Amino acid sequence: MPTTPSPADHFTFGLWTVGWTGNDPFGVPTRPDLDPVEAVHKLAELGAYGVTFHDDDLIPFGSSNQDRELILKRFTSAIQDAGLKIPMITTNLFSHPVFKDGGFSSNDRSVRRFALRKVLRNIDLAAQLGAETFVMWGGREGAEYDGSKDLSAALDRMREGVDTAAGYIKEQGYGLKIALEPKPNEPRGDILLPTVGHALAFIAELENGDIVGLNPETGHEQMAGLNYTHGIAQALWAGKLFHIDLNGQKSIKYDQDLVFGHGDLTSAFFTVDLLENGFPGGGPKYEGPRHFDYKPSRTDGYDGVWASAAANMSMYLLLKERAQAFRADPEVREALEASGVFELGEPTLAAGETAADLIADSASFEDFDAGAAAQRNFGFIRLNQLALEHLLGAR
Ligand code: GLO
Ligand code: NI
Ligand code: NI
Ligand code: NI
Repeated sequence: MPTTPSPADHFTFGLWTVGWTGNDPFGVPTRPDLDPVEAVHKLAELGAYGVTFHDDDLIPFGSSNQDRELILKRFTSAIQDAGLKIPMITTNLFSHPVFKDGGFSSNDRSVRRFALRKVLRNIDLAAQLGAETFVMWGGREGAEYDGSKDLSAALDRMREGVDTAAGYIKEQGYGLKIALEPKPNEPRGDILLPTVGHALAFIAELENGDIVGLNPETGHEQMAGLNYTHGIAQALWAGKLFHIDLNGQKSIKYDQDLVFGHGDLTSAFFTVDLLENGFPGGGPKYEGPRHFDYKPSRTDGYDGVWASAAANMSMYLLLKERAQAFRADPEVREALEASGVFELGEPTLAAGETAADLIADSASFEDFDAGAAAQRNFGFIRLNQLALEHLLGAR
């Protein structure tokens, strides 16, 4: 089975994933702290391509400049030894109590200024370490009570914050792009930019939106009852899929952050099918890292942590092999044809045809036999059965 990952697979992990010690709202940590340098070496041994981190994952909040330099020096030399990349960096605007009402959209202006300074400083670090993507997850940007937030002003301040950060990236000539990460709730009762769709609409209102895209997370869309594959498909279609957070989630509940594929497996199959094989008729493809944002269950010790990191990559590669077999099967090809999947790629109007031409075309309306067309068997059930048989290794 092709389950041995290599850097060519472009798997990346957040330091905060394998480094999560198991503290949750009901319990204290179940694992000791993990040294980021150890995480780097372990992930490299397991075949990862790179690591990502929040400023505070590596450099504790409030560190002196001198300590910051020493920590960065030790970390970057470990990265070099291990041969890993740092394709993405992000900012923690949610852990410290100062951010309890948000960063960019806190009702307190002094907090907003502090948050934006923290982000600008972290953008400099991202550029220095050669990252390509700067993720912004606004976990505390939101509210529990609708009366506590002027939502129009909050969106103005979010726009101001993102536009200022993006404008700074351009001014400095950094080769960075910003990727917004939607999430419907948790830790706030409701978070601003709750889904891929909300975030796409927000980007359209930005002055510097050309370098702002998305970092959709599997479980975040599924927490809202939405289809992750559809979400990343629309982001791709809009040219805005800059990064991805892969993990597992079982339906609408708290943010489970399971191993990729350990939640909705069928959905994970079609996610990998899209990422690896692209749309059936071509179209834009995702070329960025395969980034895992999950939490190793707090029931497990460090052996379990490393087994879970390997499991994410293994699940992805198994699904990749299954999705390739699905697309290569002549029977699937024939079923896709019969289902009209390729037919959808043909424009509805002929080249140069206008609405007036369509109105004049009696074959498309007056003489169209709607009753006969309604008889078509699209064969979607057969097609899905073929997909599941491939997923199960039965073909
Ligand atoms: C939490 C988010 C979080 C972000 C991270 C990157 O649910 O998924 O882990 O991905 O802060 O910005
Ligand atoms: Ni998440
Ligand atoms: Ni999550
Ligand atoms: Ni995430």
